[in-house]
Amino acid sequence: MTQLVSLIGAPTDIGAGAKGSRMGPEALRVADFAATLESHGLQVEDRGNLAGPANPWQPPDGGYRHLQQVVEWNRLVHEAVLAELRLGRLPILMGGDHCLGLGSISAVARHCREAGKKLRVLWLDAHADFNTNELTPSGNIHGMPVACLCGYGPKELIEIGGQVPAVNPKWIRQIGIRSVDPGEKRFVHQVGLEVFDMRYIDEMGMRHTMELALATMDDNTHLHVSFDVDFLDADIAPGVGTTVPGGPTYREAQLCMEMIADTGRLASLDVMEINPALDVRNRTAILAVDMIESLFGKSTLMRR
Ligand SMILES: [Mn+2]
Repeated sequence: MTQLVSLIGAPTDIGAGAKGSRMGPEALRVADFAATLESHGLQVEDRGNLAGPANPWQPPDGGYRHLQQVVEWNRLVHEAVLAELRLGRLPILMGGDHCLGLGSISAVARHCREAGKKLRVLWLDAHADFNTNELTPSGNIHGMPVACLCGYGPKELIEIGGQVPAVNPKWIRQIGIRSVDPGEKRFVHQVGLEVFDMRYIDEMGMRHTMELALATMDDNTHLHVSFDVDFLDADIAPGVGTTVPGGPTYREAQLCMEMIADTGRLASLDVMEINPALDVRNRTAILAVDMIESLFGKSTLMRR
């Protein structure tokens, strides 16, 4: 069966600490994202860009920067992703900053409730994105979407998914984490989030990490991948506002993507935080497309 894929552009940096990820969707298009997916047998529709509010670039208010605009953008993303899922298509959200993971994943969770599916979320990121307005050092909401999905955040954000919490923390696996704020660290521990940090990957290897992260899924599981490109080591992916050294290498990241593909369960995807203003000759978008080819089953050899 041909897989039907829809690309949704969300050109905003409304939740970020650096301007530029508003250009992320266009960088992916310039890197031939749609044509590359089609070369692997997918049928791709680019739905164009969502049109949300401009970034007013204000300081935090009550611990949040741009809360109202973040809510508006996430509502747009929620509706767009949900519409594609209801059409039986696989939505790919092209960010945009990672605050939009809330709108995307809450839509996926709503769809799973309607369809009677189980949900597994893989959060590939250097950061846990589990801040609250009291814990955050910056007020940037792109550090908060996982907490919001789990029901910790401002009412108008956490209610977008139609049920609070939108997601049970037990459904989430975080991979590649290497930067967590002090208060956030305690909160992640308290909630019992399953985190495979870089030390775990160093000690146990990416293969073992992914075996655990992908365990206990079944035929009825919807697998969502939320891919923040700062997951990748900063040496190979410089075009991000929040680079952190010591991330997965090219080969480790490829293995991660290939093992996800092997499950055959991938049903929705976010590609977030590409910042062309900080990039070098679009290499981060090109790398992201390369990684996503593997996520959709590109492999060197025919494999059994
Ligand atoms: Mn992130």
